[in-house]
Amino acid sequence: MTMHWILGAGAIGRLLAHSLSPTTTTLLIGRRALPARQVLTSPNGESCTQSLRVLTAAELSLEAPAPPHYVHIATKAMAAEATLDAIASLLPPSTPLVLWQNGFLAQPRLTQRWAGPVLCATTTEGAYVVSEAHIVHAGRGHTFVGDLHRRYAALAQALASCLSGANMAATAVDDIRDRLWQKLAVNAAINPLVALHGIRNGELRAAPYAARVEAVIAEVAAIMQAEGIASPNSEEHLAAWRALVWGVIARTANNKASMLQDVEAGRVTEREAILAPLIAAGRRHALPCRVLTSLDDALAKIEP
Ligand code: KPL
Repeated sequence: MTMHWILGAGAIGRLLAHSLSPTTTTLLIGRRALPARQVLTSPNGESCTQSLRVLTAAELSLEAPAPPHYVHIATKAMAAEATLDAIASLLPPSTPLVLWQNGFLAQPRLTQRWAGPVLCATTTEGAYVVSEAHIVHAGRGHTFVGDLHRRYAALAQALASCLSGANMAATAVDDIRDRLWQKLAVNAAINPLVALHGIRNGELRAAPYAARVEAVIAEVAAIMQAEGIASPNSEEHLAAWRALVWGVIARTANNKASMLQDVEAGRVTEREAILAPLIAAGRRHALPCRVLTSLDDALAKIEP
């Protein structure tokens, strides 16, 4: 049976554990102890309880389990490397990693550092944490997996089949870098503004927020073009990015974005993973990033 270790017991980590447990051997590794009996409420509103194998990194070291086939890192972007470092001595260097982070921070760093294959996943599965023992799978989505250098197509295919077999529809792709940057563009246009203003995504459609969204899209679209990131659809470049962002805002109008949840909970946000790669790329190409920089500065001021 395939063995999966999942680092990070947030919504996506637990969704993976719930989905993969019936067909694979799965260990969920969190920062602190969680109840083994875990409830998942599925998109149709039904709740089911499963006994998951939940361990802390310290407990994992004592158990010395068989090496995994995949290590999924499902933490926030800023925590990915430290979380891996805490258990890296237990892993053969050739172990495949699967990175589930937003933005473009952990992906290039770990791809460069890790000796084994590094797959990146980007997903539209919607899930949120209710309590230490309960998550809600709010909406089914789709997951794309691939690696940044197009070297591990067969591994990505095997993982996509495994996820799809576990009821998380997935496709292996050779353009994961473009897809990660497309999601980053959406997150850059929505998350900082809703986090700073304390509003739901749909409220961005009202003036004066809409003009600020447009200003972010204009900077982001120019940066994407200079970086050679494919437009998200066949429309003209700027129109394509506008359609992508406004489409997500419409579909997630009632959402409290992850960055707003972080700000409300007094946590560090993912600004470094989302805004910093854009600002760095903008500077590399001598493009204006005044709006992105001012959002980054404003977020830095309210972070703990
Ligand atoms: O991915 C999201 C997030 O909250 O981080 C969006 C697309 C903004 C939906 O809320």
